[in-house]
Amino acid sequence: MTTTTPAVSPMDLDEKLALYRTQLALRFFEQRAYDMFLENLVKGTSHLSLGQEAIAAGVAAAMKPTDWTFATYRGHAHTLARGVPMTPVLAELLGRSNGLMAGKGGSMHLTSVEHGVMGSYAIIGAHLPIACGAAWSAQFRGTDQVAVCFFGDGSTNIGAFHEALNFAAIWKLPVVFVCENNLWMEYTRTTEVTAVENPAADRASAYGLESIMVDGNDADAVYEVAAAAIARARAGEGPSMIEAKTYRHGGHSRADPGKYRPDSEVAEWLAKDPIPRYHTRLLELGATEDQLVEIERDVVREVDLATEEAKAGGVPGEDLLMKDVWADGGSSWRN
Ligand SMILES: Cc1ncc(C[n+]2csc(CCOP(=O)(O)OP(=O)(O)O)c2C)c(N)n1
Repeated sequence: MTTTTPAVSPMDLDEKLALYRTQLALRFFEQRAYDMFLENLVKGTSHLSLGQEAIAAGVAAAMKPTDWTFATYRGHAHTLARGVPMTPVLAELLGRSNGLMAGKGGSMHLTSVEHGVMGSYAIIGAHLPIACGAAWSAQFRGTDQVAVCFFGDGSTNIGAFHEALNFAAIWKLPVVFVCENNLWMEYTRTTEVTAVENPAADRASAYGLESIMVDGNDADAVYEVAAAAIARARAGEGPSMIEAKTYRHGGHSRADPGKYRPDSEVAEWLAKDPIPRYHTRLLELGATEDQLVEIERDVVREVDLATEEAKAGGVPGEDLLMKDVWADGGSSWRN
């Protein structure tokens, strides 16, 4: 495995303040989603990224608007970080007609092609080959687009993970894989069922990918490795694997209290919460407490407004059932 020294220029203070705002937005959005679940307003299941915000925020900051992201069912953060507004995302969780998928997809199927958000996928590992396909299309068409594919540590034991890495390597595809290693795959500790210590990075290097380990609770570190990997992909130098170590603060999905995890482990990771860490760093870099409070107030206003607007949405009608099901808008291919 190699660890690269990123050849990217570091962010200035304004850019870091923006990165702080994104992380706060992801945090407050997820907290609101959880509250609305407790009020029985969220339809279907949902998987929150509380504690993992630095990864979605840091990687998104390193992307061009024309790049693509592929996410899992734990995909609210990745969707919002690409600039999709909060109201349609929250409304989608509530199953309302003003939702991102008009209320038909729910939490696990967020997509916004105009923002380069190419879907969230509920089948573990299924989207890694799809991200390769998108990257191949960019390579074939000669665009400079890069596909970024997020997934969990549990996905590394699925065959599609290995197939995708092999394809990406032999075709030198402009794809960056980002494994969010939060140590747990549902209710199983990943190290108990995995033959290598670093489930993504150790295997990626065997396929010849540039393989990078990073502290996933440090948004600056994530940004730097992502910027370097994306630049490499854009320059035609091939795929990379970033394994970002992190921890989910809550359970696997909304109804899971996560009690199978030792209290000491949870406490250890709560102490490494990416957001207070980033807050402290910004103060050290010369930001003022007032500036940070104003950012926080602004995010709270945004989440409150999104909540109001999402709740005001209607219930989807039957007319939506056959809409957006086939690419040509119908099922004429059968005839
Ligand atoms: C092919 C497949 N097998 C099993 C499942 C059930 N399942 C849903 S989430 C999950 C664990 C995934 O863990 P990980 O990839 O580490 O992601 P995390 O939930 O930690 O983000 C499993 C096994 C599934 N969705 N798809």
